[in-house]
Amino acid sequence: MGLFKSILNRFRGNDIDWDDLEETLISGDLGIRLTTEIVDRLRDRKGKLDAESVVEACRTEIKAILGDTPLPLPPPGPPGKPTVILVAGVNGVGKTTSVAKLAAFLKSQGHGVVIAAADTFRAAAIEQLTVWAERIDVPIVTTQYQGDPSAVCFDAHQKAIATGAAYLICDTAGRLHTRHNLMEELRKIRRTLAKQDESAPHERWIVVDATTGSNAVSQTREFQSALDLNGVIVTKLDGSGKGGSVVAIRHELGVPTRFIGTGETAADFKPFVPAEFVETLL
Ligand SMILES: Nc1nc2c(ncn2[C@@H]2O[C@H](COP(=O)(O)OP(=O)(O)O)[C@@H](O)[C@H]2O)c(=O)[nH]1
Ligand SMILES: [Mg+2]
Repeated sequence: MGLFKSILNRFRGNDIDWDDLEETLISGDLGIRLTTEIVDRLRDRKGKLDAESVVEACRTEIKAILGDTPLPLPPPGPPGKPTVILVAGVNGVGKTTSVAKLAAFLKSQGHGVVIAAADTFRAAAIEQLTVWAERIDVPIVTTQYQGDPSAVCFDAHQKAIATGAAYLICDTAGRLHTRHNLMEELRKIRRTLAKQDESAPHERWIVVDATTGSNAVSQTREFQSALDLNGVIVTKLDGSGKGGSVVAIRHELGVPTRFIGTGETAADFKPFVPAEFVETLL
């Protein structure tokens, strides 16, 4: 059930219990900081509040955080200077699937796309992206299992430059031997991509799973320090997750959501539209 509906169900016809409201907002994954801010602001209001006016106030707060207009897509790079999108995140959140979906989306807009299979830590990951590449008919650059992820990204960048592709999208591992190694590897990939174009990777996006709740915020915080993130892809919004974590991520860390995933096929993917998200998903 959506966040706003939960609030209505809980408080319709009753007085607003502030602790209860706090609990409801936290269970909608808005995070403690944002929840406290919203509740404090509501408590300061004069006059009696009913369930409807609480929902309206929450909606207004959330809209103010997310903004009204969707962010433009990252512009396609001119031939020889592809826009590079580096995709990171912990294991199982949907990185590889999202890389393929994003490639299919950009291709459907008429752009040339190359993808890089830089999760060399799991043999299955290379195979998984290769299958996707065939399915969506997009060129892919791979290396052998346990090969150097930075080298794959470098080679793929070279290929994207040479073929005049507008975008390069790099899939990465969600797990190495330690989290420290993973962050170091991501930093290295970032430096390597800057070798052929100092402005690359232009986009550094984290993938978060809507069903993991507030973990998504702590994951973003961790990857933020290695990658200076400028985008989020939120996946599995077709599942039990309410997606409130993307509001908390924007509010607490300033990183905007760019795309949403709502299923396992390439079609279950579209740009994030704040108004639509607030009205239908939250
Ligand atoms: N229901 C649903 N499943 C998804 C979505 N995105 C990815 N998945 C599934 O989540 C699982 C892990 O995805 P994968 O791309 O391998 O994650 P990675 O480890 O981050 O690369 C796969 O079974 C995907 O099909 C989504 O938006 N909705
Ligand atoms: Mg993967």
